[in-house]
Amino acid sequence: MTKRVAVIGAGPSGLAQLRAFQSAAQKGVEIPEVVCFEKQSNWGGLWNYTWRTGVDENGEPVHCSMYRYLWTNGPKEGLEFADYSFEEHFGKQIASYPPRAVMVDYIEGRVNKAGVRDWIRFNSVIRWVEYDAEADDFTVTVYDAEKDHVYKERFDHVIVASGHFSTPNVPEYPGFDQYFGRIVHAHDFRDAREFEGQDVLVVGSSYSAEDIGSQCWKYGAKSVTSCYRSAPMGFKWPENWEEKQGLVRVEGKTAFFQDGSSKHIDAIILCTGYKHYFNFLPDDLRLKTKNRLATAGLYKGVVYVHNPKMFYLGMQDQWFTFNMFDAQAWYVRDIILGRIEVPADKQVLMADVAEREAREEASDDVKYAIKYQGDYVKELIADTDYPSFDVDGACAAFFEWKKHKAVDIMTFRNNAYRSVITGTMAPVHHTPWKDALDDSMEAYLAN
Ligand code: FAD
Ligand code: NA7
Repeated sequence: MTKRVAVIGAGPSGLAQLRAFQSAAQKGVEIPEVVCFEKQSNWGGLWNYTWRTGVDENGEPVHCSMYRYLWTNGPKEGLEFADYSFEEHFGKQIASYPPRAVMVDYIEGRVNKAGVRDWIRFNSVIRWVEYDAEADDFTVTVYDAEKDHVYKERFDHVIVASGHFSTPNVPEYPGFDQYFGRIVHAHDFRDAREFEGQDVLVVGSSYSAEDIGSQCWKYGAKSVTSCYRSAPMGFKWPENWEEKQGLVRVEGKTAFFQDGSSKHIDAIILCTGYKHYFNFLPDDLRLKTKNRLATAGLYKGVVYVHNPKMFYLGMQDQWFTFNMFDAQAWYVRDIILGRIEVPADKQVLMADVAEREAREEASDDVKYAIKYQGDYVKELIADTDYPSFDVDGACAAFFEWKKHKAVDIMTFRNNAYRSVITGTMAPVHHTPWKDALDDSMEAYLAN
């Protein structure tokens, strides 16, 4: 009987898994039956924008954490699919920091070409997954929102690709319950124009803080104040942006900081990160990890050590994204196809995780971290037929990107890099990022 594989989520990771199986089938390999369950009505994961916040049309938590006017926060040359270049998709090389709509088009292009849409059941929420040790298989409980119907199906493998930047980590600070303005987490931030003319406080010092603060600045906030818990972002900020030590409390519309200062604040945006959250998994199958490069509990970063018939994709903190998800998906495919063997001894799997953790912890240098993840991508693709590409070249693009950010955080997106897939240099975008208010695909491709 043919094996059955369930993939949970049709974001970039889940779609990578479908493409991995389809590429094997294309080469004449017999593949299992693959069923992908996606709770949204379309594919693309976080890149599938919605204006909604809170719950969606089916009463499920809204997955999208993206917002209007979002441009990629790293160069596209670091994430390009090795089997489907930007040039192949757009018919020309495009500038290096595409807005979300352009990225969605690119993500869709590859899977449309592969013809895997039929493998996906949309509006299908995974409610629960159980492992039956006797039968050595999984029972998946699905809610079909179109038919308003709950059903169960059995699978030999489960691949969790449900993302980990969707369930917000929401701290509370003294005075929040009495605050006079709006408090919103980055997950629910949608349109920077809402904060035009306002004094905005951004809590956090990572990507969301940097980018959402920058969006507010670009679209007319009166001032931006960002505050950090551990370390400042430390960029050269525009004159109406101030970075402060941690928030202590708020009172009325005033925020008080650790350095003893205070400031008038109209709105607070909590850019305080996300939780790995799997409400459809019991304890024995549920990954518990921090947002880090060496994900806890995953052999080779993908095989769940406590049940190696189950896999997770894209659970790492991410420098590399799409090409890393591909490397993982091809690797998982080959385990399922019996081409790659997973050691039977659990101690060996745990030792692999421990080694990865120790190596990650050996340095907190950013270049080290980028190279660490680049090496991981290389390690996985060496064992499969995923097209090999210049991973070091992609790391070099990330190093350049870091330098450009240090020069000026509001101009780094005006730079261009060379594709490691086609070797073509990207054009410089026709309009500096800060002046480009239209984020449509049409406007971006007008180079
Ligand atoms: P997701 O994109 O989160 O997709 C997971 C899918 O699983 C979703 O479609 C969801 O609906 C589905 N799902 C979840 N639970 C269930 C369930 N119970 N049943 C059925 N389906 C379910 N990366 C970059 O490379 N460049 C960027 O510029 C960039 N910007 C980002 C900006 C923001 C604000 C955020 C939050 C992330 C950004 N990322 C960026 C990183 C992003 O994580 C990846 O690009 C990518 O979207 C991860 O893909 P994924 O498939 O692993 O997860
Ligand atoms: P990250 O990168 O996980 O960063 C979370 C930030 O939130 C980080 O600066 C944390 O500070 C801070 N944080 C967490 N809890 C608190 C509390 N309680 N108080 C103050 N600050 C806190 O999440 P992002 O949303 O920035 O990025 C996630 C993805 O979205 C990323 O891939 C981007 O591409 C877009 P810490 O340093 O831990 O003290």
